[in-house]
Amino acid sequence: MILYGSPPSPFVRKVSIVIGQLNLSQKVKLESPKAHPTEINQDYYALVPLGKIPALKLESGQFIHDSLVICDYLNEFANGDLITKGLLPRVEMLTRHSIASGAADAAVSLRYETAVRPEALQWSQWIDGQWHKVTTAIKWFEENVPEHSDLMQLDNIALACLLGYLDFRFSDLNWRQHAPQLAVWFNTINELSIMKNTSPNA
Ligand SMILES: N[C@@H](CCC(=O)N[C@@H](CS)C(=O)NCC(=O)O)C(=O)O
Repeated sequence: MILYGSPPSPFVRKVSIVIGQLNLSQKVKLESPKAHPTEINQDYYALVPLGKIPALKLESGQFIHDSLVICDYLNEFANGDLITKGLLPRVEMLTRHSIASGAADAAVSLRYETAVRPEALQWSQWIDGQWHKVTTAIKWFEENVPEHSDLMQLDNIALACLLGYLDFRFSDLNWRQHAPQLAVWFNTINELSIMKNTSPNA
């Protein structure tokens, strides 16, 4: 299989951690196409209709995306237990995942708004609105800290990738100050070798 992605992306990092946790590293090669919201990479769009990373090319040649679909596929492929089974526990976990992943979407959107969009075109209310999503999600996780430090769960992996991305791109946010219990949880997770090996700062 081929994973298309660039390691600093929180979504690509999540898939990379899942690959590591499922012991699939030998079966997946990484390729890094250019994926950019305004600089269109036609070759990549020919493969992936939204032009976003991550995408996974299966051995059959079929492409799958986005990151949740890829993680779900890999978990089933490897008969893993990263996604809880059972109607309610599964949706509860996927909802936690979607809060973390949605906050990562808002953070990536902020990155584009502040680092890619020309300064004269930047819209401060848009920036405020995206920050609100990120900070509200952090507050929610502070009130709903993962019960244990087991990273072997997709929601926790997505949360760890969100927090790692905030540290990487938005260290000024100083989210730890507003979420001390979440910070303790993240410090524990962040010590795991799989987190260190996939760190955007590595
Ligand atoms: N919901 C998607 C989000 C993927 C995403 O936003 N990826 C960014 C990089 S972090 C990207 O490809 N941006 C290029 C673009 O928007 O065209 C997922 O979970 O895979």
